[in-house]
Amino acid sequence: MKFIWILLISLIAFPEMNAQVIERNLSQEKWTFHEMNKDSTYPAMVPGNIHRDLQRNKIIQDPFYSNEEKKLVWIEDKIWIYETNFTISSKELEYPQIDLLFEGLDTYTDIFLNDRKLSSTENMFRSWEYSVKKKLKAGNNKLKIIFRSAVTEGRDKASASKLKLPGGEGVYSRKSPYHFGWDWGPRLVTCGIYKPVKLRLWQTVTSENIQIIQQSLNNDSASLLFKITAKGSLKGITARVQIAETGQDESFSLHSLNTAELPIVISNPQKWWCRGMGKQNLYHASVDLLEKGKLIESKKITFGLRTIEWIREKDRNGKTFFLKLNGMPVFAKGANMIPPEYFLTDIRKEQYDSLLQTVCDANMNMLRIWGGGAYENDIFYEKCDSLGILVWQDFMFACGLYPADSTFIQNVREEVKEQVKRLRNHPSISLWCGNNEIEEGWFNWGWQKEFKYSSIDSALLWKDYNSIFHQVIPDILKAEDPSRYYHASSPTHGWGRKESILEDDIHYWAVWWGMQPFENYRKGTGRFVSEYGFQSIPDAFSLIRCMPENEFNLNSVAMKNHQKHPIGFEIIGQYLSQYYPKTNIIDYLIYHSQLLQAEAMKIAIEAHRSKKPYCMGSLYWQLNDCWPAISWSSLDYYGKKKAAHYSIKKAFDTVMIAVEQRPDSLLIWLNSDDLSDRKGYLIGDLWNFKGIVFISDTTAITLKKDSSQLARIITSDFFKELNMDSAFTCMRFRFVEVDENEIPVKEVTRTHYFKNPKELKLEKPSIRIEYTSTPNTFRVRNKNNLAMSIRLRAENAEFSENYFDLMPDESKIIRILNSSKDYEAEEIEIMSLFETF
Ligand code: BMA
Repeated sequence: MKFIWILLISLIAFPEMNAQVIERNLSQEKWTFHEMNKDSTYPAMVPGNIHRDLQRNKIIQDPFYSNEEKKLVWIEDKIWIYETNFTISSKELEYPQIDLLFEGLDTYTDIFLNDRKLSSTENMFRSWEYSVKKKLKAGNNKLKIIFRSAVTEGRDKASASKLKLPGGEGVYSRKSPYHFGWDWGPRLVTCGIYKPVKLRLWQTVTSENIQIIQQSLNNDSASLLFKITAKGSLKGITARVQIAETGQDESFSLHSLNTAELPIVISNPQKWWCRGMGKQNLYHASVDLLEKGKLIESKKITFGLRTIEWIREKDRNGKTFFLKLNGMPVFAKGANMIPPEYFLTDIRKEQYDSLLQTVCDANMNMLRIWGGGAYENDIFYEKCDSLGILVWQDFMFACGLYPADSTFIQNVREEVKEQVKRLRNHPSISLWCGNNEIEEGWFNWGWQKEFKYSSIDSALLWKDYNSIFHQVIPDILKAEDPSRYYHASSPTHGWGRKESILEDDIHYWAVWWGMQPFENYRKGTGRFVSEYGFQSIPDAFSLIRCMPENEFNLNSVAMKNHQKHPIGFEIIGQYLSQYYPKTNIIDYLIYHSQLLQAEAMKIAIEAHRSKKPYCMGSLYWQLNDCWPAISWSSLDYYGKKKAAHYSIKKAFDTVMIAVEQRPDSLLIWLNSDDLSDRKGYLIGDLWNFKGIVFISDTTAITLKKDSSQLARIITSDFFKELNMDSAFTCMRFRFVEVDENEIPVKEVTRTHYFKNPKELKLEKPSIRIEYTSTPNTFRVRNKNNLAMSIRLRAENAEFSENYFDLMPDESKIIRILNSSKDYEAEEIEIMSLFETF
């Protein structure tokens, strides 16, 4: 019995000692940190960062709370030291090769192993690997990492450089640009070991990267090359490839040194599609390396088979800019995503799960990983593959000019190579984009004037820009991932220029930054609108988590600190005054600001989709927040949906009705991203707010697949003849899809008001909640008078629908989503626009 126990314990303690490649996670060791030249040492978390470590040790408060951020500036100037001790057994030391691997260090470090300098690093987007066998000893080993200040480093580099560069000290460092502060995020210039630290022990060979190259794909077969790049020698090694879905099991004897290409043919390939166009078929392969029949290493790879092309062809208007997936054009519907947490180590897997599920529920098929944030974690891309969310992937450069000295360029080269190699097998990644808004900045933001560049300076700086984004990056892509389109900068042209409407992508900021009316979204519809957005204030349930209740007003220090746009509240206020009545009640202001954002996003998306196929993409700014902010997000930091999220979901639905009010007419479009034609009826009902329909009009329609069609034009004369009170009337359009037996199968609606909300003659509705026998499912019923923009609120609850209208005698079944508890009727707060008038 005792013997069995000893055997068991040793198996648990050294489970992989027989393997030829083993990894030890040093993140699990005990780590400490301290400030340089200070005695006090504290326990640290690895992966982690200095701000959360200081908070955990109660040296600082939560950096997101109230105005705390402002008290924490001192942290960015200090030098921080992280240390650990770990033991190595003599058995481990017998391995011929031992590598120390840092998956991510933020950012400037000096690394010491057993008190001897091992290396320095200066890029948080790279991993670092060192051969350390000779530097290790049996027994205790000491690892120390000194984090130099990224702010000091940046400033030193800035003062040493001949020309001051736009973008602040951050552009000198390969560190997340938003860490230095952004117009939706704090400045908490953090540092730390933000990804795992590992020891890798191996014998003769270990694979570094496995690339799956799709050489051809048709309906009968897919020809692939599995390209293995290895450390050590592959000579005499057998590679075995097994594919779960096809049952393939193929072995190859290798004769080359570091790389090997294994041809694999898949018959009857099942293609990968994005959401809405087909299944997300994926293949799961395992690639084993064997030496004399003994397994050395086994790697798992998931891949998808599809073709992706970006079509940029001259047409009579300019140049197209759209994506074809397996030969089919895709209208991209989605958002720009920023890191889900300011401190990247705070991101949990469940957060990605729920964020991406929300993206799917809102009918999106694309996310842009914006260049001012961070390359996302592997699990993010894995989820996008399996959910069918296309990714527009920026490299991490934004809104500034970057140095182009040889050290910096080399650093960028390594970073791009590494990120491309890490991500290129993901079918979801649709393109690489060099940067965010640098070409726009250069040509439109007046940098030359602001920084007093001479024409020679300008020529030099533009040459530097070109060398990174038009030479270094595309050259790497040519070698490492020639199959994907590379877009140098998003957007190519600034929104003030006419080319921005005619070709490439556009960031349309005339609404918000340009203070133009929402209707101008129709004028600003380019070929692919990769950014547009409008701010709103998060719900009070969210605000209370980041500031005391007595700070709930726009002038409080805490509130101002969570609004990073210099004139954000003024802009919201200006637009609000056009649409909503004045109010001093903060909750009403929050509600109005959210409705305003919802309206802006609705008009924008309707404009974009109605111009299909001229316009083939609509990505709003921005999906999420990385801290509790007053920002352009449709989901606040705590994941709570703002009103905009519901209007976006509706506007992105496969079938959508768009309405445009012109001085002389009302235009009604039907938009469909469906892959087949639909038969149905477009019904337009003219209602007054008492619930009387005084005109109803039905047209039989074939809703053409993948199209936008102008379905109805109603002239203003028609309304004039009715002599109606347009402040007391609305028009509700419905598209009722029917099957071959004329049975209705689906219905989409769109209500149009002829006036802005503040001009409407609303009267008191009577809305109430009625419980159903199903838990957390209830009916919202309205008795008399139109109830507009009904808001349902309860702590920690999300609703299947929200911010909707009910005519008198109408009701709607609502489910509470995401909840672990049963809500009582009195816990659900209900309100409509009338109450705020
Ligand atoms: C966009 C982005 C960000 C910015 C946002 C809102 O253009 O690229 O730089 O946060 O505008 O101003």
